[in-house]
Amino acid sequence: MSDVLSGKIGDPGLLSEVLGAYSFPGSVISAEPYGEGHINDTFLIRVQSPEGKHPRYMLQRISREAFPHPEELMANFVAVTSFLRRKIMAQGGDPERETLSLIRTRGGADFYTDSHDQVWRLVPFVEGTVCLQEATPELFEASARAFGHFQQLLTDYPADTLYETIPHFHDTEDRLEKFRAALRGDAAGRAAGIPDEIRFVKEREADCSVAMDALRRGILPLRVTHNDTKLNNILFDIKSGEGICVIDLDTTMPGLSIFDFGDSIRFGANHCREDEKDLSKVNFDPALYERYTRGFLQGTGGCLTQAELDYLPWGARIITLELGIRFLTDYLNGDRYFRTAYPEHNLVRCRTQFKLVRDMEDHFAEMQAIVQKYAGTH
Ligand code: ADP
Ligand code: GN1
Ligand code: MG
Repeated sequence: MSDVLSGKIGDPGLLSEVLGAYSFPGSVISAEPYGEGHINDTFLIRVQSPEGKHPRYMLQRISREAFPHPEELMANFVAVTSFLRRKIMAQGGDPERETLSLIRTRGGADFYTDSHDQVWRLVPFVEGTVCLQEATPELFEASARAFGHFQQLLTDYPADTLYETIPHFHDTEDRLEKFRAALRGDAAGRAAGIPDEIRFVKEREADCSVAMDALRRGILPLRVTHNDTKLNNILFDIKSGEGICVIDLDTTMPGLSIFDFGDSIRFGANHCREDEKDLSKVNFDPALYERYTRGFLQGTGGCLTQAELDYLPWGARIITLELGIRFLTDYLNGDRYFRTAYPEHNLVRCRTQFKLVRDMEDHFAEMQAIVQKYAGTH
């Protein structure tokens, strides 16, 4: 079995243990680390069947640091994918390609808990698709239609029946509080080196309350949302170029639609990676924002309220600020949450987010006008 994988999970026998918990239609021929996620560990599993077929699977270990109750997360996964499956079938779609399906263990369980008390799940690899880290404007708009459609499919899902897999996940006021606590604690001795970033947050404390306040006052509704709508959480059909399957459902739970819109803008309406060091390359692109807005509103098919439409630009600004604050908090805490490749990684990521926030502030009137332009036609 792959040394890389053995090294990654730190125990060569563990992989055999986990794979042994599942029944595959042939022999496992390889298992390799896969994807660019910051939290879970994902592995591509290749199988050879006696009939000469080569089915592939994604095996994932769920991070216990990020998700304190993986069994609740998996209950959400089963409930949401079953719901989506029914809707997709009713609309004449193919649920095997348009949502994730779970493969159960030999014992019939939804997930496997290994001898180190770590939780794993297995899903089929959705063949004929590609996952992208950056996209053309056409594909970016296709991702917007897919995320908007996801929102629309879940519009009548009873939000209060789902677990909160990470409590206060997009509670920006709580994120600000956690940042303040990290600053006071200064566990890694890094606070003295980041005066500019600390000031940046201080100047935007009021912004951290804009969405939470609208939620408290009943202006924005709580819905079932994805909460991690990065471009690389969509699978595109290789032939049609359409975003056909929304993946990474670990944070699908009650939330705000404006943050699903906003997180895609944060990640995709620019031309740089999330950890670009050269800030002159980090620029918000209003033209990409317009493409996404058009696609998203087409995908939502009119399910958003007028208040949600009005707050969409705020969703982008706030979620970008929030993630910058989260990266900075983790930097202060000594890099305990996000996977990092070098000591300054979280600070570099924070700076890209803050640069994008500043750009969005400068373009805010334009961002609002663009939403209004398409809001009337959706
Ligand atoms: P993470 O939480 O670590 O981001 P994801 O569920 O997004 O984990 O999976 C990581 C990557 O693995 C995705 O970006 C995608 O490239 C790929 N992937 C995940 N599930 C599938 C699947 N069922 N079919 C094909 N590719 C997948
Ligand atoms: C994490 O797991 P991944 O890479 O899809 C994080 C998101 C952040 C994102 C930033 C559970 O997502 O909230 O926006 O990194 N997920 C969790 O890239 O914290
Ligand atoms: Mg992902």
